[in-house]
Amino acid sequence: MQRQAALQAIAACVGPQGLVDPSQDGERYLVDHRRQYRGQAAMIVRPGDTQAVAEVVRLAAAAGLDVVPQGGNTGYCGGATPAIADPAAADRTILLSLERLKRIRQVDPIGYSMTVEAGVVLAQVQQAAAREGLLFPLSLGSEGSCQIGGNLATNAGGTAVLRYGNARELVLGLEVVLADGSVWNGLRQLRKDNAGYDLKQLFLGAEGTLGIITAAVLKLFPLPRERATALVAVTDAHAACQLLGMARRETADAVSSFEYLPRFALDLVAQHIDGGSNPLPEPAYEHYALVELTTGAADSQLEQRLERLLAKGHARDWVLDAVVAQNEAQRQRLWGLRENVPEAQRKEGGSYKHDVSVPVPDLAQFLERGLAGARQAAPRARPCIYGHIGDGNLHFNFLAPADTAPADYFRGERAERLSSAVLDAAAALGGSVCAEHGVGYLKRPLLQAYADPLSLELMRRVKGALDPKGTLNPHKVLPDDTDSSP
Ligand code: FAD
Ligand code: 2HG
Ligand code: ZN
Repeated sequence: MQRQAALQAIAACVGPQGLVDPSQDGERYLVDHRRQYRGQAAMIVRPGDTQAVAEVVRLAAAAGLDVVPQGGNTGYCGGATPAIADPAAADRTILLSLERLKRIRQVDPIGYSMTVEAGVVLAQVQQAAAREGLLFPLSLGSEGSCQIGGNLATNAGGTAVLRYGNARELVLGLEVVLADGSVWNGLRQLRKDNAGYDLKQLFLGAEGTLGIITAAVLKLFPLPRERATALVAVTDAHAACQLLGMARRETADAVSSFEYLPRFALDLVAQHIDGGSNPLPEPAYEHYALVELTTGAADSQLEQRLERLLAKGHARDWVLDAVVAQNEAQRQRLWGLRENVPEAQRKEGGSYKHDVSVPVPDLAQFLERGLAGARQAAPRARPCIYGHIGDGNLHFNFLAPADTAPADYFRGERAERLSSAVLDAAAALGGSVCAEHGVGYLKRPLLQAYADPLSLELMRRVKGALDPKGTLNPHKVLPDDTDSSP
C-alpha cells in the first residue's frame, strides 16, 4: 500500500476523535517528560479500542510505516518519543497513544484479579481495586498520569516491589497487538499454566518494541487493614540495610516498603515542596529510611511491632531517631517526603541520573565506592542518591553545583567519568545499569557497553522473530548503528 493511502485509511479508521492535531496538542505527545527529546511523526492517533489499534498497525505494516506506542508519556528514557534517532523517518512514523483504551473490563474478588485496558491510568487501576476492598500494589510517583500499559511495557518498579514484585510479577495475562496487526489473546486468568513458553513475559518490559499491549489481567491482593509507617534516622546506609534484614525477620515479613533518603534529598523537598519540612530536623541526621509495614489482618498491633523493631535497631546503634505516623494524614505527609524527591530535584534544576541496582547485601559498599569515584570525577556535583534499597535499587543522581547550569556542568569528559564511576562500581558487584526505568532511547549505549554479547544476540533474535521488519518502536532498547550519535 502507498504511504499516503495508508495514512488516509488510518485516519478513517480512528475517526475524528482519534486524530490529534499536532499544531494544537503535538507537544504533549512529541516531547518526553524530562524534555530531553523532541520527536516528530507523520500522524498522532488515539484509537478507541483493541480492534482499532490492530487495524492501525495492520495498515501501517502494509505500507512500511513505523509505529511508536505511547502511554502516559512519563517515561525517563525517551522510549515513547518518535523518530529521535532518525528524524528523516518522521514522515513514515505513527505515534499511537493508548489513552482511549480506558475500560476496566472486570474486577474479580474471588480470583483476586482484574482485567483492564492499557490506557487506564495507574491511580485509577488502584482505585477500582480498592472499591472492591482489594489492592493493586504497583505504586509510583507518576501514578496520577502513567498508564498501566506503559507500566507493563517498562516493567515498572516503585515503592512496593519488596513485598509484591515488579510490574511483570503482577500480571496473569495480556492482550497484545503484534507487528503485523494480528491480536494475540493471552488474557488468561490462570495462576498455573505451563503449556509451553510463557509468551506474555516477552512483552513485559519490552518497551513497545515487540508488540503493543492493549489489555491485561492483573493480580490483586487483600487491601491492607493496618499500616505502620515511620521515617527513621539511621547511622548510615549500612545500618539501613541491617535494619531492613532485621525488620523482615522481626515483623513476620510485614515490610512492604523500605526506602532510603539522604539528608540532601529531604532538604530539597523542604525547600521546594509545600508541607515538605523534615519532621526530624535537629540534630542534623545524614541518612534516613522510610519504612512501612502492612498487613491484611486487623488487630495485628503493627505499630507496636514497628516500635519494638525501632527499639532493637536503636540498641544496635543502627537507629538514631524516628517519627511514627499517628494517623493517615501524617502517613501521607511522610510519603510525600519520599514521593516528591523527583519533583524537588526538577525544581532545583534537574538531576544527572543513574538508575542502578546491586544485590542488597552489597548496597552500602556500592554507595561508598560509587560516591568515592564520583567525587574524584566531579568534585562539585551534589549527590542526591536515594531509592528503593529494599530492592537494591538506588537512584544515583547528581545535581549541578548551585552556581552552575546542569548542562554546563554535566557534559564532556567530566560527565563520562562520573557515569563510569557509578556504573562500573555497579557492574563490578554484578549489578544492573538499567534497574527500573528501562532502556528506551537514552540508555541503548549502556546496554551496548554493559550487557554480555550473547544476551544482546538473543534479544536481537527475539526482536527479529516478533518484528521482522523492525517497524515497532524502532531504535529503542537494542543498540544499533545509529548509536554513535547520543
Ligand atoms: P510511556 O512513558 O508513555 O512509555 C514508556 C515506554 O513504554 C515507551 O517505550 C513506550 O513506547 C512503551 N509503551 C507505552 N505504552 C505501551 C503499550 N500499551 N504497549 C507497548 N508499549 C507501550 N518508574 C519506575 O519504574 N519506578 C518509579 O518509582 C518511578 N517513579 C517515577 C516518578 C515520577 C515523578 C516520574 C515522572 C516517573 C517515574 N517513573 C518510575 C518512570 C515512569 O513513570 C514509568 O516508567 C512508567 O511505567 C511509564 O508509564 P507511561 O504510561 O508513562 O509510559
Ligand atoms: C523514584 O523512585 C523514581 O522516585 C524517580 O524512580 C527516580 O528521579 C529519579 O531519578
Ligand atoms: Zn524509583
